[in-house]
Amino acid sequence: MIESSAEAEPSATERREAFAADVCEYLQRSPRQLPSRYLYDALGSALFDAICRLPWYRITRAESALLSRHARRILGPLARPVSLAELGCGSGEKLAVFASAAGEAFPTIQLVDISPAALETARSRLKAIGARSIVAHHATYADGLERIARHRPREGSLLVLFLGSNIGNFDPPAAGELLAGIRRSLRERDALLIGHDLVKPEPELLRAYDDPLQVTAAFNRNLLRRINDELGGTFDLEGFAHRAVWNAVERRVEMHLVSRRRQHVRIAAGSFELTFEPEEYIWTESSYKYQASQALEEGRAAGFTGGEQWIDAEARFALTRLSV
Ligand code: AVI
Repeated sequence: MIESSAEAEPSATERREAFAADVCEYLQRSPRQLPSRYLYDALGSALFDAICRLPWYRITRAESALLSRHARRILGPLARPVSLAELGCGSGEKLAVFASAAGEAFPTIQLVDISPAALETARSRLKAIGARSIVAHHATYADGLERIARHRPREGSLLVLFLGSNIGNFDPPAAGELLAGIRRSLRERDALLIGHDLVKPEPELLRAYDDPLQVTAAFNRNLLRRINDELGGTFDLEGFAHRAVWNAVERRVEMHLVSRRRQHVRIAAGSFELTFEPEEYIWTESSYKYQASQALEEGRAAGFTGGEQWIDAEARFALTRLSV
């Protein structure tokens, strides 16, 4: 059975209005910003999939190898049958690796993503490996968690997967709130499986976010292209340079778009105009990097009772199962 949760979703007009309001608000902050969730329109999601295949971006490969090698141990203590739910599933590639390696039947697999194209790909991929019941939720993480709780089977347990170091795109207070929200949505004997990219040498981090093929630069600049197309913006894409910066104090890689000259931009949807000075930048994303012990500590702070970890010491990536 394959279904989409038919909850009331914002209309295309409401989504466009919310996008315009966020763009105008965040571009007036100091430094200027744009929320990173808007990087993922159809083209942005395709560029992100390409990033995951780049030799310099190791997160996806390291995590997939851990998922495949340790699937049975990860599921070990959970009450059977186990249902799965992934927040931010993207193309569903890693979930399919995990489900295949686990070698057991899952009564339900729930998918949550803000990209309809990604949900469709994930759904077909899981269907192809024989998943019995797939429910796709086109939703944010918060709405997705509520829907997962409503659609889960009564029997057995639930494993929520939050992979790819997606947690790294949240600042520490927001990450803490998100973890606590996931914990509240779970029952006794459920668990959360979460992936964290770990701190590593700065040149390696910068290569991962400023690759020689310029795929990450295209992913970053695509946000300006999206504003032009959807909100009637007049950004000159060549007028902004992609930059990745390691902020050692905050332990995060920041992505910026740096204005190459003095330039004016209009955004018709917000009746909004702004001027960029040379070197003025828009901060489009933060990717926080963790210590392995931090993953366990933050789990405990969010109300989880304990955890077990699997670490790729070479790629510096950790998978942590947090128990309820
Ligand atoms: C989705 N997220 C965890 C990626 C990251 O590493 O922060 C997004 C990304 N940005 C640039 N490259 C990849």
